Amino acid sequence: MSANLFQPYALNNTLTLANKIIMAPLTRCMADANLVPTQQMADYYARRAEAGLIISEATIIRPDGQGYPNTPGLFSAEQIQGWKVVTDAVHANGGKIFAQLWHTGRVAHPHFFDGGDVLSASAIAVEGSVPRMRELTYQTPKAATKADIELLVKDYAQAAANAIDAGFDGVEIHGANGYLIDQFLHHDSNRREDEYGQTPENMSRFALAVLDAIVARIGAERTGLRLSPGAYFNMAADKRDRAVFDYLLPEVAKRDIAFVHAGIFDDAMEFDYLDGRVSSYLRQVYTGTLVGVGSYTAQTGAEAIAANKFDLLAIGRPFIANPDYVAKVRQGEAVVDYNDAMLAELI
Ligand code: FNR
Ligand code: 8K6
Repeated sequence: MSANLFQPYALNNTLTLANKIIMAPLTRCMADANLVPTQQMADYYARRAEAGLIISEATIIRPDGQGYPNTPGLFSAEQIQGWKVVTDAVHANGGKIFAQLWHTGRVAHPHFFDGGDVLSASAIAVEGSVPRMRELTYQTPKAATKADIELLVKDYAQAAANAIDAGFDGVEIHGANGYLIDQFLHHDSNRREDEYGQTPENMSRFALAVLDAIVARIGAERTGLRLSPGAYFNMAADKRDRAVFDYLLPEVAKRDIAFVHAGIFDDAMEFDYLDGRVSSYLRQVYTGTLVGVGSYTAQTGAEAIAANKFDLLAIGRPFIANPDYVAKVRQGEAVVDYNDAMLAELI
């Protein structure tokens, strides 16, 4: 039934996954006051080490990237040490783990970093306020200057190097879900008139600069990228976005990275400007390893892999509800259904 999920998968000559089930990145807001991962977090990830690959919860590259409480960082020595405890625990249980590198851009809130600028592609605010902290309304960001962009690229690369120092097997660049990198890739949030705006090539420039800097620092084989060609979160759709991703994805393919990962909550969602689902669009335009995600079960995910819709299956919410998700699927046991109340603790 789901047997194809249990075949090993070689991402490249450096990394082979024991199976095709990936734990999707899942923000849990449980790091300590200095954004250091805790022993409870190490235990939580270690319990899930049977996944072919764990992608960590989104982890901020520097203080002004923070948009939610207690999201971990990878910019201080203490944070690197805290993550080392996590990666050691996952490795001790035979698993592999990538760090997801995050800057929320205009979804950041100065409440979390003692004031200062909120940076984005353009000075266009996202509507609304921080989840569960409704008094914190999103602010109009400052359009990043060229100097800001250069520093951001450096800070992404430094965070990737820190991830390797912390014992991660690689990193996934969070270029999805309406956060900073994605803000450059969509017309809704990018109205720049310089070399980072207006044309597909220009709008892809920041994403590719971050990718190239990270690849130069830690290697293409240890680098993955998550992208949301379909705007669905913190972002309005614009049909002109298609051309941006049509340009970007072949450029990413040339870099021969470990994988591209779809960023979507429900892959049944169809986008008219992508001629259908995010996964079908990515499969058409991107030639490398593709990770599918979005409201799949092991069964529907295995069918999608068998039908060559993508290569690896990422599972999010069911992994929150079932620390032993992989064992349950392997043994054909029922899984516990996810509900939002489960976000309150790390089981
Ligand atoms: C997420 N998701 C997410 N995505 C991401 O790229 N980085 C993150 O840190 C998070 N955090 C996060 C927290 C919570 C509570 C949820 C429910 C989701 C999205 C996640 O990785 C995945 O794409 C979706 O959950 C869809 O997959 P499932 O849950 O349908 O298997
Ligand atoms: C104590 C505050 C907790 C805040 C948690 C926020 C976690 C957000 C991580 C991103 C996941 C967002 C899920 C949104 C679903 C959108 C579907 C269209």
